[in-house]
Amino acid sequence: MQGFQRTVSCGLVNETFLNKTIHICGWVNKRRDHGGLIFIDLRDRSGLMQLVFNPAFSTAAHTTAHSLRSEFVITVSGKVVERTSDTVNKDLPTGIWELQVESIEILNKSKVLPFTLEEAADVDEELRLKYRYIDLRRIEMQERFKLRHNVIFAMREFLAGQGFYEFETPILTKNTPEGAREFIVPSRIYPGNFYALPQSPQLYKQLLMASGMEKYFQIARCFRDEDSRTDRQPEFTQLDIEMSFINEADIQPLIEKLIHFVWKKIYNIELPLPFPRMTYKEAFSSYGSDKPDLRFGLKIQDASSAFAKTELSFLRAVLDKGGRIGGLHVENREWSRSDLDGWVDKATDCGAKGLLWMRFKEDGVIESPVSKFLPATFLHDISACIPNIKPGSVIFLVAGAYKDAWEILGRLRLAMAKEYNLIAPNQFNFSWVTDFPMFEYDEKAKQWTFVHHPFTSPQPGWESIAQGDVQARAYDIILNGVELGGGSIRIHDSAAQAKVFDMIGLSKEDALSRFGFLLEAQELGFPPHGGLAIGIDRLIMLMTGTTSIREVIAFPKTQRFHDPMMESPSKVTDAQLKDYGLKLQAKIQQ
Ligand code: AMO
Repeated sequence: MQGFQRTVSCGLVNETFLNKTIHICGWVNKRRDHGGLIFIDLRDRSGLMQLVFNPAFSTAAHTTAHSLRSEFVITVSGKVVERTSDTVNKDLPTGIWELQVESIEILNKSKVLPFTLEEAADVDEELRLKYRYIDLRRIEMQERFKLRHNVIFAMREFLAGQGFYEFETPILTKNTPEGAREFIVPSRIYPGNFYALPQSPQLYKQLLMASGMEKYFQIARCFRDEDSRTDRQPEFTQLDIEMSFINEADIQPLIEKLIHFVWKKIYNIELPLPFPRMTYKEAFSSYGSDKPDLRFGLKIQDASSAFAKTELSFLRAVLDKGGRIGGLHVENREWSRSDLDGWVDKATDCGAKGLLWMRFKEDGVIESPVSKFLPATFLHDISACIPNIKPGSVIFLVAGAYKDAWEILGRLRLAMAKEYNLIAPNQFNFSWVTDFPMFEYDEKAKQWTFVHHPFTSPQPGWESIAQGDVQARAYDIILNGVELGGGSIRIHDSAAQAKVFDMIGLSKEDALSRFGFLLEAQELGFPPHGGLAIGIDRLIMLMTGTTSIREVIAFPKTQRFHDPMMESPSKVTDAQLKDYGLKLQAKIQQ
């Protein structure tokens, strides 16, 4: 780039540059040849600027312009002039000016791209990710990453203002149980030994509290070898926070203020605080989920008692086994018979064995596949469980074991909201879910396991109640039905920690070999502490209205954990394996 010095970015050209000579750089976004005149839309990160090549300004530049193709990288200089009124482009911030090009240098050429920027959003994801650097040239993508940067910057600004220190914790580390499988890295110096990549910096941040750092945060890379989904990647980023001498009433308002600060900075919106709170039990019983989407109603209601005396064998069987019947009440909607039957199939997709619908008519008649078997008192009975049943109301019922039936109803609730557009756009609905169970029984492994992680403090009184009833001092923050973040008040006492390890079936020896450093630290002046981590990728996904975190991660993996650009994971040579003292099984080698 000899002889040129960029004076301004394309999208930032404004009236102060009028009639002045500027030097700009960028990519050829579009070229239009109008006989004698050639127009180029030049693009850089800031936007577009129209260039005009006219032989009257420079024959050399005009000749060069003939050879320009899409995505050539060029730098030009010339005078900024006003466009004629009929050529003004109101959709572009720079649309009332153009640059009369006097000189041009081609900084680099480009072959025909594997896909155009307009096509990028629709091409096969493997191809899109193979050429991610081209995909990222799109203005839409650039805006997402600008937002991501601004959000992270605002988080840092807020937390520094609150006295937090930013840390980096090791990436080559030891197993941190967060419920997923970990990625392991062989050690060359200690053959046969492996580092684990952190599922989160959980233990390091706790140990920083033992170090007296009091307020920690990190924009932390986390690694989990778990199934990739739209809101999960094997490698992702958290805003990770930990504080000493706190309880729930300190950390939750702090997180609310942090989010309030970010929303004010990004959208100039004052989010109403505090965010609503509900217990895990309340969330599950009303929404069939621990991450309820509160942007619409349609709560699940328990209709079991309306069927207490039912002779309908499939309901009777469920109730006799201690199961329940849950319902969704939909009002103010026109239904055809096929709409109603259609939901039976959709319920099967949500995991249900069946779905029972009932439509309530003006004359008190109840239309339903089972109407013949309903007692005369049924309208009265069901109204006691589900209030406000009116002519036109429809009730969808699912029967089964409480957890199964309610989870299905929760999915059905979301499917109905989607189908009937119950969610108004551009809403940000935050809430807290608290009082999670501490342990759950893993039927497959036939043993108790932790729900959050084993460093979470149980609620007071836990030592004298049944293990399944113990609640954790854990809380999740939910945004629009997505688990945005989770955290807890931690155990800081070695005896309590040892007991929790014991309750999840970790022998004393295993606990000592895996977490001896923690148990020891807890005996060496560990202060009470707690914290939380917010999934930054999920946050940006929701803020940009995209449907997958892959849209807001610069270089994500495919759903099959593959990076088509660098082609990772990849094989290593036998010599490398030897360095690590490793040998592949013959079967894998072929
Ligand atoms: P947790 O496991 O709940 O807590 O994770 C916190 C948040 O991280 C995000 N997240 C993910 N994002 C993308 N891909 C994934 N595979 C993935 N897994 C989790 C979610 C989630 O809410 N150490 C604790 C935090 C604490 O207790 O302070 C932890 O990691 O948004």
